[in-house]
Amino acid sequence: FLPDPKSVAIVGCPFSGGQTKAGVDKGPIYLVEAGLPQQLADLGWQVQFDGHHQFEEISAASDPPIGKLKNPRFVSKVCQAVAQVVGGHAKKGQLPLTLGGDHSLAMGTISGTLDTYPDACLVWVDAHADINTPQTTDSGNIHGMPVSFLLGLDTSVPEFAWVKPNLKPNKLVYIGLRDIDAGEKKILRENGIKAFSMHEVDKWGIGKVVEMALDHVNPKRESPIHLSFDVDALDPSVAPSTGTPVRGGLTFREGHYICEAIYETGCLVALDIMEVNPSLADAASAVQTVAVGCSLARSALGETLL
Ligand code: Z70
Ligand code: MN
Ligand code: MN
Ligand code: MN
Repeated sequence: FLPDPKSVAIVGCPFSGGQTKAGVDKGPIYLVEAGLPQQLADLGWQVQFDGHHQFEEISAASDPPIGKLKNPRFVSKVCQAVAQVVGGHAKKGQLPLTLGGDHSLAMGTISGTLDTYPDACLVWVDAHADINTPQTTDSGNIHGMPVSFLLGLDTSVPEFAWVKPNLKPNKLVYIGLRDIDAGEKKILRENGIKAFSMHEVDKWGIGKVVEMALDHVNPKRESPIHLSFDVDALDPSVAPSTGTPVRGGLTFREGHYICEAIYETGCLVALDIMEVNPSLADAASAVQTVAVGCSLARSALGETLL
């Protein structure tokens, strides 16, 4: 699926409406200022970056909660716009690299991918499952729900009716989970969704876990892969500047190994780097987290392949 010459479109998404902590909208700005476009060009990619998307224009004038959902109209409209942009780049043969911003954006990125590649599978790397429904959510933060919308688990909120339930439970696999709500565990179980938590990473090692994860969603290694990487999958010592750090996460190498192994399949068609929040923790932590975000993206685009 990799176009020749290899071509990546950076989709900068300064958006924080899927959760309540300020600053995650600055993530994509810092990632680009750290030199990510040039770093990818140095790897031999043709890089298109048209500037960060301006979401203020589509913010709803009045956006009261719908049930528990916070900022529902704003999140929905932003994700719908992101789906168009990501799908447009993918249809031109470019690999969309979306920089978040909070993880609600993945509702848009994955909609764009599945609209272009209906048989694509999804590898979700995260401390969290982000599979709450509008019914099961405690927080009301939509960044904890994008997967449930993509699976079509709850169609009760008309504002999100545009999200097509194009993701099948057997085309989704998780790596890195360690902070899952009770309602989410039930959803994972009832839908037979494959998940490799940190327990499995400890037990089998990251090499075996990635192999088993790909065997599940992509046994012949011939269908397109969307990789959605929440930097909070990494241990807080590795990626401290993120909204919901959870101890006991992936090491620097384990996170990069996932990216490298997926690049190696030749099936990667879209990548998200999400939840970098440079205003959390101290300045040195922000610099470190932004550098790790860039480094994950480079690994997923082939940096370490000899
Ligand atoms: C919780 C919720 C979440 C990220 C927190 C947390 C979800 N399950 N995701 N931080 N990145 O609010 O639904
Ligand atoms: Mn663009
Ligand atoms: Mn997430
Ligand atoms: Mn997370």
